Amino acid sequence: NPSRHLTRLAALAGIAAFSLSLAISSSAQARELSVSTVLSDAFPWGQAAEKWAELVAERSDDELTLRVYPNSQLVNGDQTREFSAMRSGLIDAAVGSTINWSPQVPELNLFSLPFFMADLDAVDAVTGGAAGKRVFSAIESRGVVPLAWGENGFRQLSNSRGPIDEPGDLDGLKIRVVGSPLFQDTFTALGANPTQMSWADAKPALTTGAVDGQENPLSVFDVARIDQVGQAYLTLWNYMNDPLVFAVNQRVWDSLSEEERTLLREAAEEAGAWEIAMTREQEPERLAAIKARGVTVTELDEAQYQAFVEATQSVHDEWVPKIGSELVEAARADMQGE
Ligand code: X2X
Repeated sequence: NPSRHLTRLAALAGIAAFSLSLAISSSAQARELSVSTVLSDAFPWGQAAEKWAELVAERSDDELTLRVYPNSQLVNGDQTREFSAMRSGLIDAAVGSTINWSPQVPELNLFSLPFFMADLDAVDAVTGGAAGKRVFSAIESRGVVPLAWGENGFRQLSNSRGPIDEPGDLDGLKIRVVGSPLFQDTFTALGANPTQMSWADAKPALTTGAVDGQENPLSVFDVARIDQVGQAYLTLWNYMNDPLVFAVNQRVWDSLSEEERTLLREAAEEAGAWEIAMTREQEPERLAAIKARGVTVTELDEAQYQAFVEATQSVHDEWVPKIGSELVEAARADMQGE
């Protein structure tokens, strides 16, 4: 019976294919790690993760690969749970913001201290100095292995109501914030009405006018077209810089060979340096594009800047002990080139 013969042949072929696939998956030790990001590769942040993945795949001949999951999808949009998810092993790795991880790693609030790091040199001195090492140890002591720095950027303030060049202009404005309660304290000190919400909820809240303003780097404002949701006023106040950290879950790290660890770390360092340079290089064109779309951009003179510094002094008084005064002092010393 030819048809029965065919059936038997098909069954044999199926078994053969199955054993072959088993052989392939056990011979090639190909391993894929999940990498969480908040922003997609439309933004420098997502591009940093993609670059990391690209370098790792290339250098490991696809034996080790990274799959990037953007838009906080591995934590159902709740970016402040990314660190916990990585620590518990739900996520293998992440390129994450110090803001989003600060609820679990209080030392990361160092970067969110208002008007603490005045310029990019200060940021580089801290991330590349003794304070940066301490921050990495703080992350490591909580079950996550930090590998390299990236950068989301200096965060600028936008709103729908009018130009802001003094603390009084923030009076009563509803401002969307995320991260640790430090942000509540900063915007409360400035007389605003801060509301904590995830990035996923921010644009809808701006659209409906549920909030009047938000703060994010120029790249985020530009790519997400925040001007299209009524944010017609932007103040360049550099009140804090938001570094990104490339990191891996501790148990995943321990399971890798020495060679794989070196590869992962070096690729993260290169992707981070590449993304930091790109983000900084693009800022002037981003600002020009934002202005060209009709956004009123306000810059602060020295006296105006000082008024903001003074208005937020209480946040330092409150938060330096929570961050650790030794860490804050180490950062000051790094910035002064000591
Ligand atoms: O939610 C934000 O504002 C963002 C995208 O900048 C962070 O994830 C900190």
